[in-house]
Amino acid sequence: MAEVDPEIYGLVSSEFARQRDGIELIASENFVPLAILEAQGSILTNKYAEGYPHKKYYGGCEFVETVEEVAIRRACDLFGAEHANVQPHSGTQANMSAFFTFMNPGDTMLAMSLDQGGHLSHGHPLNFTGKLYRIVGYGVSPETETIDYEAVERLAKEHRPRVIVAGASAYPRFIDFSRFATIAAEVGAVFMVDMAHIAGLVAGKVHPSPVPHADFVTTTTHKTLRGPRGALILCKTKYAQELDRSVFPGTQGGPFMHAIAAKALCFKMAATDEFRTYAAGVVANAKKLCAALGERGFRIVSGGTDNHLILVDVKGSRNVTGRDAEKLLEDAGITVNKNMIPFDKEKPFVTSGVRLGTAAVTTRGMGEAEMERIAEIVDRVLSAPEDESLRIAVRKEIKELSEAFPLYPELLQTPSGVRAALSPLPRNS
Ligand code: DSN
Repeated sequence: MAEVDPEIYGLVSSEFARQRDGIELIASENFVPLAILEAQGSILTNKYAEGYPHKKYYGGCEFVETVEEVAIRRACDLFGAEHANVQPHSGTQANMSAFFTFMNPGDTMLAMSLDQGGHLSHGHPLNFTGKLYRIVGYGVSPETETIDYEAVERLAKEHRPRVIVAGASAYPRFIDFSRFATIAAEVGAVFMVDMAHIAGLVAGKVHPSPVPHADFVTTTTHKTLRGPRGALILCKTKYAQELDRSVFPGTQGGPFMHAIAAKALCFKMAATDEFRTYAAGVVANAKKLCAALGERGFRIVSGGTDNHLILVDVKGSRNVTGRDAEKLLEDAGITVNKNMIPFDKEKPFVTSGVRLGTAAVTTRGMGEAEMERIAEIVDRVLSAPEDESLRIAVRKEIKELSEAFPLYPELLQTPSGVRAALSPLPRNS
């Protein structure tokens, strides 16, 4: 790449340095193991394999279809599911395929509103779901900022939705899947869970699993699950054939076999004791970071966290908008994203909150002492938004902290190390 396209190589190298030298607190991001980078960058990208194992529409699929079979088996074993489709390219495409299995245009969907913590593909007006379906949103109670299950039940009885969707992008608490399933059963709705954010915590058995309760479970593979960018759908056997048709040929063509190989590795790794320890560490770190910010006077939405993420009301705590907080922290070497908080008075591009997550820092080996230090640094930066020299000094501090927990320590932390990461196979193998 360096020889063929120095421009893109330079940008990839710069991004590597950014990841290496900063603190990553975006709740949906993580660092994949090198073996997963290797699978994702492998020659499997060359292969077309439309269809499903033993029913492919191309010749030469004998190896890649076995890769897909292994990935399916491992996904089912990992989550205790009856059926898995490992082909979806993204979370939104997984949701689209699942919805198309049982929804018709004009049907009603009951899902968490985006401004209360939900996801775009659960009914935002500009998303395909908002255009095709009649959307009814539920949210959190203003008092507790946790899901208002009584309101969910009331809305379900009033609107008789075809589907009830549980799952969120910015919800720091356990979700009561059993309660959702009961409500769905009461009104004859399909129950679907999008567990993208918490999939790694479910695999690591530190978050209740939606699989026994839901008809369909979708997830991305790259967040807490620490796999390649991509997605997965789980369902009961009775829906398997319809679901598979909905993915291919319904909404996708050729599967990305390199990504499916990387998913297979991810499912194998997520089934280990080591991964369970990791998942427990993610939650312990989130609780510590949350408590340390709370002690410094930051208002935490819902008063705490049960998972990997924390929603901080920076406007209410330091009179800084989410947008400004994101920029101030970025200048200091900490990456977060601005996020609406429930009942936010600011616009979505401004927001009153930031969302923090501990999946990536835990992968780097950081623990509770580092969470305390990060909270102290966040406090210093957001308490002095006018102080640019402070942010320059903090950036050095953050680089030193990062260096103590190297990213891809297997590699030399140099541009040639980057090159090794991009071409992991020895030339003559
Ligand atoms: N955009 C992702 C997130 O950051 O939560 C969800 O797809």
